[in-house]
Amino acid sequence: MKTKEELIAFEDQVAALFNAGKIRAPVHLYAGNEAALIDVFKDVRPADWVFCSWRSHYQCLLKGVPEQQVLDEIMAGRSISLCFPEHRIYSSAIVGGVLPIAVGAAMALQRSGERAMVHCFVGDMTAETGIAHESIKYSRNHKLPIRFIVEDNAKSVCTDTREAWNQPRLSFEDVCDDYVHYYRYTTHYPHAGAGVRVQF
Ligand SMILES: Cc1ncc(C[n+]2csc(CCOP(=O)(O)OP(=O)(O)O)c2C)c(N)n1
Ligand SMILES: [Mg+2]
Repeated sequence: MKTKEELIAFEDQVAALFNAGKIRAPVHLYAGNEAALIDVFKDVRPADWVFCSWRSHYQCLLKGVPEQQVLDEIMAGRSISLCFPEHRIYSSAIVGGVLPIAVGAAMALQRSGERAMVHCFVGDMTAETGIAHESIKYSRNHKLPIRFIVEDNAKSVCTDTREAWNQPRLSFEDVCDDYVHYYRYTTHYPHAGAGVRVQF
């Protein structure tokens, strides 16, 4: 498995390429959550499915996609929706869009009896949407082989998630059970890009 240092070096490289104008499409970088993600991936096996959002470089690397293959896709402008079906990892840039797909994949696993599970990553704002609540409720009640990893960076683009909902405590804050795994992190990157060129 990739180390914290290797993950940081990869994002630093992508940041430098983006700021130099070599990547002509949005990138969404992680920082500050390396240890938390490595911990999450201790429970992810090769046969498992991983579903992500627009921010998925670390998950691809930790799922075992070769570094050069991830970089090639990013350079080709596909950072925002990285999909490597042969490694069972799928991403979508639509807020909440990936959740019902992840639930469907978990249903398929349950019906087929295959020994694998689904790990679905959701940002703090995504976790507050109706579709997230429905997906998590349905998964719990039907005991689907899925867990939702709620990643709290306190922001939705530039909006403070707690302020937006007038809710000092998020719906899944500190929840850690079979279906929801919450963690918080502080990033030094903006929502998209790496701080020098176009900001969204
Ligand atoms: C349906 C939809 N609405 C709006 C957007 C624009 N958008 C992209 S990321 C994002 C913020 C989501 O915040 P959060 O779930 O906390 O994830 P983070 O980027 O912080 O990891 C928004 C509103 C989108 N991609 N899709
Ligand atoms: Mg967020």
